[in-house]
Amino acid sequence: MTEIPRSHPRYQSLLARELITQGVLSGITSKHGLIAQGRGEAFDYLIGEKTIDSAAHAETCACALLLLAENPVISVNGNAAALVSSGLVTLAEVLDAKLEVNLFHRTDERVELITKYLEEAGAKHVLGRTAEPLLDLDHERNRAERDGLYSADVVLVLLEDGDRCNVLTQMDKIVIAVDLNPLSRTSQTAHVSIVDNIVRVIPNMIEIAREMKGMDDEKLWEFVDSFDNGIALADAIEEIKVNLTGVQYELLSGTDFDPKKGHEISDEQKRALEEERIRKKREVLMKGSDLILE
Ligand code: PTJ
Repeated sequence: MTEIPRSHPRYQSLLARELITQGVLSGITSKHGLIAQGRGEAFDYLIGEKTIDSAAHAETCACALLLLAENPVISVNGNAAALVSSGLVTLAEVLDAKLEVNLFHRTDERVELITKYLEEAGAKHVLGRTAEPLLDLDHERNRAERDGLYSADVVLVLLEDGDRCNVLTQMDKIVIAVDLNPLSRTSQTAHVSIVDNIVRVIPNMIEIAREMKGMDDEKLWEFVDSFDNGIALADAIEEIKVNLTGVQYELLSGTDFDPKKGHEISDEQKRALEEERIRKKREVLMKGSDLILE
């Protein structure tokens, strides 16, 4: 394992890469998991590598729903196991939820490895080994345990496949998804979409669930009712826009720009951005006409 110095400015990101790489080498994570991690990193970069307010709200709603559930299940894949296995075991304990291994690139060997890995992290009972093809899907993610995912009323899915997310919602389950990409089919389909990195989500949710445990149902429903998934997704996209506008402005004006005040761009600043946009467009058009003439 490569030693990563804590002082490195990108320590967290490099650590996650290392964990995923080790996951691939030990057979827990699929090779495709490397690509998924890369895509996640890109979106994390765009949202500022932090838990944005709307994601924190989604995490609160998610904990309330999982505590209200009769049969809550956390679905675990190879990336989640590599990055946050002990956190998942703690979260399942606090929420009194089941852990079920469910893989897109499923082999019995990988299910076994991930189950053992979760057990080593302290899990007492992990579902998934005896999953049957019960979901209406053409791939291996159609498998579910009868007393696990199949009969669950609330499901937490991590880095999910859009198809299965859709099928789970059609089975009248409440689906909570963690996905850094607010544009993905999963984010667009889930009831609660947490646009945040699982390495932040799981510790956050452990803390929130501990605080919420013992609250009466009425109070928990208040947290659920205060949440709107459309607004949360729109907010994540807005966050990306504001961050990008901030960088654009910095590049154009050479002055500091506070992305949080993105909405407060002065008319003069807006004009500068618009002029730059038009200039760039002209440049592209000119190049285009040169090509046509050639
Ligand atoms: O272990 P398996 O066989 O079940 O396979 C798991 C992967 C993740 C390979 C499989 O489900 C897959 O191919 O997923 P996708 O379609 O690449 O989707 C992964 C989504 O998760 C993408 O939208 C990423 O932006 C997002 N993502 C990646 N890393 C993280 C993440 N979201 C939150 N936290 C992350 N660390």
